[in-house]
Amino acid sequence: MEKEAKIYVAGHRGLVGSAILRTLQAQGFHNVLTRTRHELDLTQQLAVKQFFYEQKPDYVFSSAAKVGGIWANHTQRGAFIYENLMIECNLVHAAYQAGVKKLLFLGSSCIYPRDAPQPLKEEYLLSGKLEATNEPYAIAKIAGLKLCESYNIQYGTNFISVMPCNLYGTHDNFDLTSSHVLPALIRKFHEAKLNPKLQPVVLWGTGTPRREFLYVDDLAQACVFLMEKYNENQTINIGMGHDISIAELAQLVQKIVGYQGPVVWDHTKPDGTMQKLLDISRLLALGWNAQTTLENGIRQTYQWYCQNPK
Ligand code: GFB
Repeated sequence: MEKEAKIYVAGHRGLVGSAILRTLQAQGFHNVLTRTRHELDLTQQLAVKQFFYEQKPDYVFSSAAKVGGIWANHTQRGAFIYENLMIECNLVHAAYQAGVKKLLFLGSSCIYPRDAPQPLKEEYLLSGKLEATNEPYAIAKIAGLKLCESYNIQYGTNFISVMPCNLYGTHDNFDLTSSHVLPALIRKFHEAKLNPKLQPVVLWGTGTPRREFLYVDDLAQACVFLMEKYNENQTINIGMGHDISIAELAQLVQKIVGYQGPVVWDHTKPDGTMQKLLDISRLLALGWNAQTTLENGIRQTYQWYCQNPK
């Protein structure tokens, strides 16, 4: 990417989009285009088409999506599949029509079959049944990936797709009903430390599932790196290469936050997939690896949370 290239970051206020924006600015890209949801509703085809025709971006980071943790995915199934399909269709088609040089589409490790062998290789896609709690979201993300792949084959576009593991970091959603596990743990332990009436801290499921967590600034650097270096029509995994159980994660967050009270597990809440560890050999072979350890990333996120209380 040329430093003066016009780069559109969709979803620049979200966890991923805001990190991509920070990374691009830090690397000297000075022609970055953003629109708030109020200014451009990405579920509206005509508005998206008009925006692309007027602005003619050279590169697009498709980091806008309806996202959430296990409970939001499980309970808002219609909204997750509808909004994500609409956003992807509108962005990919408008990018094709407006002659965008390259687009990067962001998927998620939940697109892989729930019982696939671990670690998850890119070629395991569509080889088995999906995890039930997030099937609508995963179907939408698989459709987005296939949109990119199909447009490349039929129209000769250069639309790549990347599959990150579970992400966390600053600017995350800390709402306890819709967030992912890491912001939920930070908030629950922090509030219970300040207010003993909120003890014991109640966590969901059994604590046995394992997750792979990548700090979002590392993910953003990988996305910019792949936008510059990767041109294949096959998705590529982005992760740390190792995972941790939710119970171990809870102990780590507890230590960082300094909560010493009791914890109980609510077994009526779902565990979700037992493991979704990504095989990142293809990414490593390209010369990229993550810089932020889980402990350092959680410390930075906790510090940000304390400075930006909800
Ligand atoms: O991060 P999380 O919501 O999403 O949950 P998934 C991960 C694990 O943490 C599950 C447990 O086993 C949860 O039961 N957990 C324990 C908690 N306590 C809590 C809590 O207080 N809040 C939350 N949220 N979880 C989502 C998918 O799956 O992850 C999406 O639904 C997407 O499709 C995304 O792929 C990255 O990793 O289970």
